[in-house]
Amino acid sequence: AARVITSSDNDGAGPATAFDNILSGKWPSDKVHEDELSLAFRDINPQAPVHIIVIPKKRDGLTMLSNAREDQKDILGHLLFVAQRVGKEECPNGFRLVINNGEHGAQSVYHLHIHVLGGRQMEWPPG
Ligand code: DGP
Repeated sequence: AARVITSSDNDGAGPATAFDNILSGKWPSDKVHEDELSLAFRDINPQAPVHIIVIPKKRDGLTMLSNAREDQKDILGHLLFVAQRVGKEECPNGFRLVINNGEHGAQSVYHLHIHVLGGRQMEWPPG
């Protein structure tokens, strides 16, 4: 069973984010998947007909992908696995996964997350 994670599970290595409030249930979210380690919910500002965010419940220093530690390979793999499950469920014709990392990556929320985008033809290159 999924346990409720609060902002006290935050690593203290950075300020709380909107995702802490979603994880704690303080803020509502449209959840599409939840398990012990991860949560997936619809983006508040969708960039495609399907736009889902997949996050680890425990940030544990993962403010951004480039902070990943050697011992976090399992959670990284888990998040990618959840993202493809959600992606193929919601976007049978294909989807795109995005991880924005840092300033030039246009990251705005410093709690690692994978964007799952689809429901329309995606284009390349991205902006
Ligand atoms: P990024 O730019 O990669 O850090 O993406 C952060 C995403 O999180 C952005 O697409 C909007 C989404 N987001 C931010 N705050 C909230 C929120 O409170 N609820 C939901 N559902 N999504 C949020």
